[in-house]
Amino acid sequence: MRLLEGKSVLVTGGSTGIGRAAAIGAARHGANVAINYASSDDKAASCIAEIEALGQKGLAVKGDVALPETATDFVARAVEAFGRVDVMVSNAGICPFHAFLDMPVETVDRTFRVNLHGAYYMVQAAANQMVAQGEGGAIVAVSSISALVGGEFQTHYTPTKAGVHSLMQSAAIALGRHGIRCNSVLPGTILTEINKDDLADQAKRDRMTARIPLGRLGEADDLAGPIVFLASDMAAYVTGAALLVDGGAFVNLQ
Ligand code: RM4
Repeated sequence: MRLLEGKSVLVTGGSTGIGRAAAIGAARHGANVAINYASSDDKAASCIAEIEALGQKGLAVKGDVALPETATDFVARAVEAFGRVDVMVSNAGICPFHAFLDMPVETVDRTFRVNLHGAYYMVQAAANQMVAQGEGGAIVAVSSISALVGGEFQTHYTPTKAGVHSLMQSAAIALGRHGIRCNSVLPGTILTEINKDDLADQAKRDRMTARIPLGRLGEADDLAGPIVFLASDMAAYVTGAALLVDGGAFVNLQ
């Protein structure tokens, strides 16, 4: 079953982790895929190679999502390459773990600009293109379980993930009349670059795993299916929703 046949899918932070899994997952379901990425040209190129090996077109566009112009440029490049935008997966994010009381201003600022401002600009740019196309569309934002619960070393990060979740709720209202659906996935603890150093602490890794009813930390590929689902017509009546993808961690108090 190919849920995104012929669709044009854009993914931010698409060269690694959840973004990469979403990009390749969309290609597996028949989409042409454009990825935004911030740093590694090699990782971006290898992602495009995987997309093309699946028989789909791929495009990699380097840019810092914290800058508004990155969003309008990314959308324009995707339209130039594929002719349209059907799906935006707003995934790019950072989480430089740090204690609260001595949290540097620049760390707070950078985290907000990448995670929240970046999502806002990308969602807005994609929505404007979708409205101009007049055929609806789907926007999936990668929020987090951290939109719903806190983290001692994430005081700068959890508000951004709550903000992304809230952005999707408001965008769903603003864009419903255009047939554009807006939803969030809320990943739990997924093993990616974002937490590699944090989870190198075996005691913390064991604590996080112990909370998860499914008994394991998540992997990026665990997000591909939920994102493809929310991007597809299988979710035709789903908008403003939030889908936890956390192995049951959130509900597990005791
Ligand atoms: C997620 C969640 C995970 C953490 C990553 C960095 O939202 O908080 O536990 O490892 O962020």
